[in-house]
Amino acid sequence: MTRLLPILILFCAISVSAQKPMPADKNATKETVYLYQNLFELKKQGLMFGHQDDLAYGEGWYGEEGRSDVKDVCGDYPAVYGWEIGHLELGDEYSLDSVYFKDIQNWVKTVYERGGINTISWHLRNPFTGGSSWDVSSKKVVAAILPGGEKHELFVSWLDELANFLNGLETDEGTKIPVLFRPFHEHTGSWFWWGRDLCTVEEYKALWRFTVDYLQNTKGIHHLLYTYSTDRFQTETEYLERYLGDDIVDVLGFDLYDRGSYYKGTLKNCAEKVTKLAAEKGKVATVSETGGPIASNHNWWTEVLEILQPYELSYVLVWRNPFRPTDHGNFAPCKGSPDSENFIKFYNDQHTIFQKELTEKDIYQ
Ligand code: BMA
Repeated sequence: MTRLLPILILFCAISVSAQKPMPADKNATKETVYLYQNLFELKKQGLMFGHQDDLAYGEGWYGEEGRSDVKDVCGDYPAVYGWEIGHLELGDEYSLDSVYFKDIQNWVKTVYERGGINTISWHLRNPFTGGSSWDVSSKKVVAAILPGGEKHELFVSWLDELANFLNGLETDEGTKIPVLFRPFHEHTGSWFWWGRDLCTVEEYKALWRFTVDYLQNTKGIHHLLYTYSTDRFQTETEYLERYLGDDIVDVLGFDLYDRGSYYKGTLKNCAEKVTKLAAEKGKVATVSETGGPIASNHNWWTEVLEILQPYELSYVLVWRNPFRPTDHGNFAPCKGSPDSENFIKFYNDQHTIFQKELTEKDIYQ
């Protein structure tokens, strides 16, 4: 035995080092497992660029086949495509941003077929008051939708709508299309009903756990990678205060918008901390939402890239280019926008990854 021991140790060491990362969901479909493992490979190669509602609409257009503001500027699509499903829970045909859910399902398929990555957020209504996601008038919402709560059944019916939608993300052959699902985001802030001051740590975690358990074990959904996505934070302790656990989360993200001079330092700090934590936990790190004053700072793209370049981040996703007036302007460039030249530099940088580069690999195999 003593002579066999070193051989045994060596064998174990080799098999551990050869182990590939696996999603938290033990029953994840094989395409989901491949996507997850490829996210690890890709982050070593560079930073993927993502854009919210990229194929749905942009500056001065809505629903034009094949069009994308990003493509209009650099000739290529993003690598990561964000979709928003708020109002699905109401049984509506289109989202709070006026995008038809059927169209989103088709675009998710288009993206999968071209070898891109889909991520889904959910600004779901307030199930307690009937208001929007931003209705923070009550601190009872999360408790009310947990098992035993007065709005639990309503919430479960919303999860049923969600499950139907997610089950509809499939190819013609019936293969479920993996997506990065990012619910209950920016919870370190207090502007959504699931935010920090609106529920306790335990309630927030229970909300996530119930949702994931229901989707996986009642609905049999196994084509999701789960993204935990805070707003800005200072310390690791703050980041992890409401962390759900390594058995649920696959991707560690944070949302951070450029609204002033603090941005660059905070971005660096958050990127550094989130990549460190992801490395320790064997997870993937990302900037799950950002956006900057590109109408006034025309060099914003390369300035941000310079900050993010040292870190092993999977992707950076910028928010939408609203096709009708809202409380913000465009977060991606569009044809002729003054930041276009700088965005092309960002595109041409060795470190950034867009659709064409992904198409050359098959990230679902
Ligand atoms: C916000 C804004 C809103 C939008 C919401 C959900 O940041 O873009 O106009 O309705 O996201 O996508």
